Amino acid sequence: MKQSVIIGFLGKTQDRFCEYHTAKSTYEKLQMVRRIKGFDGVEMVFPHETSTPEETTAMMRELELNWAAINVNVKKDPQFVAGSLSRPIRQIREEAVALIKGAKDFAKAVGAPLVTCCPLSDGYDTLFQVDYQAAWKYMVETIGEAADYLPEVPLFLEPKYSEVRVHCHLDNTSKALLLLKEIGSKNTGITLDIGHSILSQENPAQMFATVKETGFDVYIHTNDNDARADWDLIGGSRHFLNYVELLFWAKEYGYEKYFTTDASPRTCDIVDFFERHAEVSLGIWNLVNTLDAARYRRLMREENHNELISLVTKEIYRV
Ligand SMILES: [Mn+2]
Repeated sequence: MKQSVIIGFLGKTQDRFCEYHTAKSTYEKLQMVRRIKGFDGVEMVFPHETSTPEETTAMMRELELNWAAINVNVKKDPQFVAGSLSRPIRQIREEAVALIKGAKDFAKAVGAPLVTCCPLSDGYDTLFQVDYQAAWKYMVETIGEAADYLPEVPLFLEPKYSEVRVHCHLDNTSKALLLLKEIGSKNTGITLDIGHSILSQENPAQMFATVKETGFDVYIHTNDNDARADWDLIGGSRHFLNYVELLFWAKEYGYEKYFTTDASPRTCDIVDFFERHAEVSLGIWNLVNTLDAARYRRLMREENHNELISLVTKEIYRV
């Protein structure tokens, strides 16, 4: 199991009420990744944490870290705060597409395997606010153009129900998948964030299989929440069995990408928090590797629900 982290969570974070921890440079965040037992991979935000490809590559090499992904942020800059890829203003859409293309150029230059994009500002707060017909058409156009550019660097879309909009356009995995099918580019995938999937009342393991069976690729973000908000908690702390089941199916499909931690330490010590997350994630991965998957799947074929839940009790919960 390869584990990485979105390095933004190693610096200062904030919500509507509080600020947590202190601001750090990209180099300081990367130094911190080195100190976290269990992590050797990095997801870095473009363009806010990146510098030139040469400088970034030098830091990554010096600290012997590996690329999980480049995360292109199409919501932070002032012109994107109210949305980017779905907006009726052509210039804003073009700037957002150019930003994703720039992230792909950067990913290629530094050797990162994929670009992931979570268009959180594209959506609406109130009803009768947005022309849904136009918004969908623009997203097919903009994301399609970005997906077709530099096809050797695949573009992954990360859906989420809400925040920063009350209702994001790509509000669940199926909707993002529908958009990918509409675009028709094979150089795309879904970033399956466990917490986002749970927030959308999905089962992450089932959505993993659905994306794969639809012919698209999957990249996993790990965390947990209470299904009411995207709290970015330590993995398995609320939905333990969901985490086990997702890793079971990731193993069945031969998932080889990084498991990237998208969790926020908030009031916890940063290194301790991520080591606990790495520990439970690896523990679950090791547990999954002890399970006789062929037996589980045979019992599923036979619809032997009682024996399956008995195995879950004895082999997973171990009670
Ligand atoms: Mn995520």
